[in-house]
Amino acid sequence: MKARWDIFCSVVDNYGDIGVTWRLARQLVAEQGCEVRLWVDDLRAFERMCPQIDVQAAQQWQEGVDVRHWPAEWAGAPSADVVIAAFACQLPPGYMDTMAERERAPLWMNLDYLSAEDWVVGCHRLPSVKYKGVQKYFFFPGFRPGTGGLLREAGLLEQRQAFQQDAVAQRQFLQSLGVFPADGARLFSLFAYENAGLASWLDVLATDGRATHLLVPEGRILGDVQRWLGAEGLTAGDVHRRDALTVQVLPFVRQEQYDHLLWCCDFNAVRGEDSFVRAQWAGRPLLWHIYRQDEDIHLDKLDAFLALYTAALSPAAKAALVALWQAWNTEDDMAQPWKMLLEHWPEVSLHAQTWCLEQGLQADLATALVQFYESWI
Ligand code: TRH
Repeated sequence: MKARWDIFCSVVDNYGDIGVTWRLARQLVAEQGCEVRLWVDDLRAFERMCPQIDVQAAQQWQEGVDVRHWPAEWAGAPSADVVIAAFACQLPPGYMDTMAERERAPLWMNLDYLSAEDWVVGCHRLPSVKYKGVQKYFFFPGFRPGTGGLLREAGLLEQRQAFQQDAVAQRQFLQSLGVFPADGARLFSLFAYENAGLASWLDVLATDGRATHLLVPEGRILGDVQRWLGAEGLTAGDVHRRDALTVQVLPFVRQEQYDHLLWCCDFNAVRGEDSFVRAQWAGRPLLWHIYRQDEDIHLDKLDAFLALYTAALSPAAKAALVALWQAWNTEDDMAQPWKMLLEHWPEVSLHAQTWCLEQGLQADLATALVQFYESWI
């Protein structure tokens, strides 16, 4: 019999919560043969990356996933065999009671935030709290052996490689978004939180000897882009040129299209969690805007990832990449680190591919979750 899974997603802010859980739910259905209910408290956030969502529906099927609106007033539902609380969200007490009432308790896990920090390996799969005898476990995604790995659909890297070798497919995809880069222009994407350092990066791109076409999906960084351009009310479709730099605003696209966008670009600035991972699967150099946390603890997370990611780079390339990422995450001047990085572009590009292939050798997160369940029953 197929195992039944419940995934609970509370949208705190932005799109990472729903982005990760929607991706996981689809993968559990399509690749692991699971029955999955995805409980989401904010269907409007979901609609941004999955426009066919009916935001009024209490229940609907999307790509084989039983999508449920998670109402403020819990209406009751029997517990599944496996229960995932994403990013430490609190399950409805009524639902937890049904977990405790089952003849056989479900496997209950907290799917944690992604981090490259050392302690993650020691905490992955450890027991956490109990509720009326039902044990909860920590489940950590991660980059190292001994963690739960990263979300990666079967065949993703092969699809990505085929697409990157197909100039016609890339051109058609870009044209479908109204993107027509000039011959020889570098194509970059920019998905980030507000960042006062942006202007210094755009300045240096505009004065570069080589043309850059920068694609900016609608979102929080648009205010900084607008200020730099001296334009008002930027919306999707707008194209502005300043010397060597063309800036184009894109609509927020479906998750699958966003992957294609990343695959087309020579360089991707990404943020949060899910887009950060997708940019790594794109096999191209990237820049991460980490989600800011109190007391700057996110900077430890940033350093931990940088240490791992740059371990195989030459000292000079490593210094350039670290300087760029740190400048971006402290909203500092980007000009000098960017110029330094350009000097090491071939090495950094090759490294992005190698890193992707190495990470692709690990079991993906959905498989790791199913393996944990199978070893637990
Ligand atoms: O939106 P985010 O900033 O989400 C954040 C982080 O996950 C953070 O860790 C978390 O604490 C906070 O949410 C609550 O960035 P992230 O994780 O990259 O999620 C964006 C999602 O949006 C991702 O699934 C990709 C998707 N996306 C599209 O589908 N289309 C688009 O056009 C773009 C730009 C993104």
